[in-house]
Parts: sequence; structure tokens; C-alpha cells
Amino acid sequence: MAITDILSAKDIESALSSCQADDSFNCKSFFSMVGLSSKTPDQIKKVFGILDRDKSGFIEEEELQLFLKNFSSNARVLTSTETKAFMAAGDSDGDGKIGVEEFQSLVKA
Ligand SMILES: [Ca+2]
Repeated sequence: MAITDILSAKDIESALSSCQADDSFNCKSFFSMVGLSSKTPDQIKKVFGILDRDKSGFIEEEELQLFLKNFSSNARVLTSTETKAFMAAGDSDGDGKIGVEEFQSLVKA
């Protein structure tokens, strides 16, 4: 299962080029540019499964930091400011990690 099975390579390229500079990443804009916001809950769940690298059922902070690398291995890691802001946006129950339902709500928000 590759991320390009769900998202278009062209959209991924534009989304990545929009946040090349440190601290320019915004999860809402990224989800929209990459075309994820318009996907079905099931497709969003599949993307979640890719982001959850250790298959723990949650996206932890270390995985969030590597978020852009799931779209291209050459992409940068998120800064700690970006990672914390992303976590704060998605972690609605405050357990320090993002579950699949939290991720689906964040993407659709
Ligand atoms: Ca995980």
C-alpha cells in the first residue's frame, strides 16, 4: 500500500513544495493541498495506517515528526514547533498521540 495509491503524485509534489522552509508547515493547508480532505473516511484511515509506522494504532510524536517523509523520502522532518502544533491540533483527548478517529476529524475539520 503506497500513499500514491490514494493521493496523486502531482498534488503531493505541490503540497511538499509549499512547506519546504522550516516552520512553514500547516497541517490543515497540507491536507487540503495534498487532496486528503476530500477523501472518504476509509481512505483517510488507510493513510493513517501508513503514518503509523510502528502499527501501534496511534501516531506518536516521533511519527508525526516524520510526517512529510511518508510523502517523499527526500522531504524534511518537521521542526519541534511544527510537530507540537500538529499534535495539539489532532490530539483532542490529550493522551499525547493521535488515534484514527482523531486523525479523521482533523483531516475533515
Ligand atoms: Ca504509532
